[in-house]
Amino acid sequence: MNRAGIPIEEYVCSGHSACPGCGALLVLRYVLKVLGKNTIVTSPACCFTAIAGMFPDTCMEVPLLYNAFETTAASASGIEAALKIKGKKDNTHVVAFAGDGGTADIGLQAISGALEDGHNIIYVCYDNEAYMNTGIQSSSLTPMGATTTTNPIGKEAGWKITPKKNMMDILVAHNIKYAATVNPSYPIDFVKKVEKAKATKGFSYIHAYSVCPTGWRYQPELGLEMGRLATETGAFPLYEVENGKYNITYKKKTKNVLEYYKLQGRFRHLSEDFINDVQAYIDQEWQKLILKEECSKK
Ligand SMILES: Cc1ncc(C[n+]2csc(CCOP(=O)(O)OP(=O)(O)O)c2C)c(N)n1
Ligand code: SF4
Ligand SMILES: [Mg+2]
Repeated sequence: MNRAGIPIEEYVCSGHSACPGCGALLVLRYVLKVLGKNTIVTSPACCFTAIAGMFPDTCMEVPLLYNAFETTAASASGIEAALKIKGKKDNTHVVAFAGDGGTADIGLQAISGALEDGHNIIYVCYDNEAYMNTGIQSSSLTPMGATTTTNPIGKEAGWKITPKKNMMDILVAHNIKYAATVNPSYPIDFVKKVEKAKATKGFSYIHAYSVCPTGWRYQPELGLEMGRLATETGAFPLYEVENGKYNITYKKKTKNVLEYYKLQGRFRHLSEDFINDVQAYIDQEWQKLILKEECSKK
């Protein structure tokens, strides 16, 4: 453990094939630092499968099972059930690790089922805001204003005009015991939340901001700054919901979304008017979050 309380152990090692500055690996590194060696990870088709390597090669120091795109939560549920049937009492943590497409789109039904059945798993969505592995197609978590290969800028089609689906709200509607948003630019907050997920008996959900310099079109070395701007502008608020109670863990929403958007090529086409609309939407969602937190205290 270093002085900031971050475990120094590493379970994601060299030999991976992520692009420089990829957030997905950083997210998994922090998750595994907290959960430790006694963890099994299952992951669907996504950038991470390309990153971690193909059998027998891997950059992982814990067991890893690849599953079909739509089945991550079902796969994790199956692993957890198998551990129980085998009588394993060594507190093995089962982690479902999927992208935004595999979580918010094709894998949503399996999440709903696993939560309903109360499986003891930690589901981590690394949200890089598009289907990156197959060439940057939009997902329901692609933010307002972004251009992708399925939202090209042109005569026939345009950039994404709808906001991100609110995955946290969907999970909370299932009466989840613990759900939290995390951002590797805030590692202490990140680690504390994974500690809580680890201590939760039942399904817990971690929604992780995950930079993608390749798909978002910015210089890889700006990753941590990008993360800080995402949270300081309110584009990616940090909060947790514990047994229905909301707690915003970073309250300094001090910057305009323009500061975040202007650094990324995927937003370069946007007019001032459109960015103002994005800002209005972010402000409205932030007010809703504050109200939810206030109601939680009553
Ligand atoms: C049933 C099915 N449909 C489509 C695919 C193709 N596919 C593989 S990875 C991927 C994109 C995954 O996107 P996301 O979950 O956001 O992860 P990322 O690649 O961004 O890390 C797609 C569409 C597939 N493997 N299986
Ligand atoms: S395309 Fe994006 S998510 Fe995929 S490995 Fe590269 S940086 Fe990471
Ligand atoms: Mg993605």
